[in-house]
Amino acid sequence: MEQSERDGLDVERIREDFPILQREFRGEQVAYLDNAATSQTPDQVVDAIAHYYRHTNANVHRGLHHLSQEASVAYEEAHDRVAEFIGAEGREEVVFGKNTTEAINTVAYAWGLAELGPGDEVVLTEMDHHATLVTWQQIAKKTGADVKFARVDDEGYLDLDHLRELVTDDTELVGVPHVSNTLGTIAPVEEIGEIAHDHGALYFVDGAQSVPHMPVDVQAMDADFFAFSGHKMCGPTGIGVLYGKEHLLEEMQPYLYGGMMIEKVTFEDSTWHELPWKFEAGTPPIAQGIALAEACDYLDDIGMERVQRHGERLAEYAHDRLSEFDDITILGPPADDRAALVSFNLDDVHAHDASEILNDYAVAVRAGDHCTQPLHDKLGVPASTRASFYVYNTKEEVDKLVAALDDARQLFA
Ligand code: C6P
Repeated sequence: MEQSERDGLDVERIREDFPILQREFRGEQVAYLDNAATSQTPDQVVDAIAHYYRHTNANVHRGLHHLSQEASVAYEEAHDRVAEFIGAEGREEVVFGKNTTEAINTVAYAWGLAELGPGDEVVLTEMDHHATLVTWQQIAKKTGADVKFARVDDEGYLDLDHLRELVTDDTELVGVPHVSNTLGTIAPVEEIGEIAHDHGALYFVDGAQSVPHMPVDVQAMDADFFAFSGHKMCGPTGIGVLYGKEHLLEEMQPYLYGGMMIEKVTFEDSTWHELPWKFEAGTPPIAQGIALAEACDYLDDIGMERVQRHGERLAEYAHDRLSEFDDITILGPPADDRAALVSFNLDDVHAHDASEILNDYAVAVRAGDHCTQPLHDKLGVPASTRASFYVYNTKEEVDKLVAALDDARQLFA
């Protein structure tokens, strides 16, 4: 048996779970290559949401009635399932919120605002998403701390020597994106964790682009905090996860106050509920959390190693095919060393124009700065076009992208 058959995915079978992939535009079946922005949602996850609303819907942790108890158990068990998916020790370490952005802001406001001051440093990277970059920039303004950025080298890799230079005993937090949403670079997260901890800094990993695409073990990388979103991993929108080591979350004060997160309230003062509820103020994303657990089951049924291989092979194939053209510049590392996405520019054609033409051919890609404006500035381009892949994408869809680009080139010639 060929290796690709043995460890490949049954993509045709998987596609049956995603009716949206049958959508047509101008008589052409849509090639959905915008998965880094948001992935499609399989029937199993849609059914889990519908089932919840049809049979269980109630507020959690409030009612003593049967439905509320059932919803509470399902919601709590969803935390257990997500903990298992990322290698956390238990539900205490898994805080549900709206998305990766909210998870990052929770660390920034609940830990950063309280702990940072003048003379302290936060070390990030040039390939960080605005969700990290802007948030810590603002916290630095409020606290007087400094933010420094480890360089990305000419090949699109993180310059680890530079990162080592930047991390000192004044560094309080090191933050990296596990996978760059623009370059497709995979950061050596275990090594960076050691650098951070050698200097007594906390370690934050943005897993928005890794959890959907590869096996992730937060304990193996020794992350103190780790964030990701449900909507990029076959789950619904409106759910994101903050993982935090239990002792850190215990020590931190919440930054959102209200119902659900309290233990005892008097007119004078309040005490907080146990983890993770202390950080989940108000009515939480109940249906979304339960559906995220279903998405974890869906991906585990396929197998995360296979998910990873499939995405990376498609990215390699796309990289190779796009490299055939002299007037296409690809951002980021070589074909065989990148995550499941490829960003590129076609000479003299703005990324927005390229993506509009691709849309005419029913190829859905993202164009813009992908919320990494400083990185694009550094690369000397205002924007890029990005094709990003998932379990249901095929080589034929990559061919369609390349053929459409070829036509676009003629149009602009
Ligand atoms: N990147 C993209 O098209 P939210 O929006 O909170 O779910 O995720 C934010 C985020 C944080 N970190 C990384 C590395 C990301 O890629 C994203 C989301 C999308 O690339 C939307 S800009």
